Amino acid sequence: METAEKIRNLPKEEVAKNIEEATGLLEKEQSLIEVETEKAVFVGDTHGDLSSTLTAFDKYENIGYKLIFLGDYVDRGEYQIENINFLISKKLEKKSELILLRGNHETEEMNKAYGFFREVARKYGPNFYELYIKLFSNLPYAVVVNKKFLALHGGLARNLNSLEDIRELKKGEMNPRGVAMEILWNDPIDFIEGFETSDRGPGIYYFGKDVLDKFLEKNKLSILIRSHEPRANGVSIEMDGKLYVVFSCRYYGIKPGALVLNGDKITPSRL
Ligand SMILES: [Mn+2]
Repeated sequence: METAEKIRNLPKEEVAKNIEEATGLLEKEQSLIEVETEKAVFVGDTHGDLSSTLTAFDKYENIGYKLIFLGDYVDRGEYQIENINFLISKKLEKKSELILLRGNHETEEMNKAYGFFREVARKYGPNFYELYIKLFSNLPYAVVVNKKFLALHGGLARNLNSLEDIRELKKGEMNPRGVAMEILWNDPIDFIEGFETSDRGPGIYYFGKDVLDKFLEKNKLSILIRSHEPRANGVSIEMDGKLYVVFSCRYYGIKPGALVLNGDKITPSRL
């Protein structure tokens, strides 16, 4: 891949400068971003699948779409450094036209367990990771589009009642806990009521449809858009059409998906 080659060969000093500049931009973004737009594309986990990321930009960036990525850019996949470095350079170029949310893999714990920390140490030296984790710690947690659609990486959280609660989340933690951690990690599940402890580990929960219904209604929202779990067709519409799941990394043997907003309507698509 020509682009991958180009990104791979960026000098270390230039990569460092880009990360620091992008961190400066992200520090100014709220934990909850609020946007109004006729056209937007939601991209789910990419996990080093640079090809999905490039396809999203190729297809949508020059025809007026806001690009909204739901986190999990690194760990697992073949081009994790290229993927995050590409997104960072695009953030510098597109500013608020590109929204990068935080995923559970934009944390120190996950990067140390699933490969990104080592990849970075091998390529740029042992201290370079500090730049990435500072950037990750400043990614926003969620975005509300047109006051109707809430997008985040994982799911709703036990002590999350209003959008105000997301707005008040502090950024800057390498490994968030509490509501922030649950937003990055929780999964929806049919056939339960309220919250149940998750198989994923301590501090993580499943939430039922009643939780979703209540949250959407209370906050006058219509749909929750989230990523975090692969779906065979990249996209699936669940819980009576109130939950849209999008996953965009092909390393799970799935077809990478995207969700395309035009006006009032969100349509499943492929990358
Ligand atoms: Mn995830």
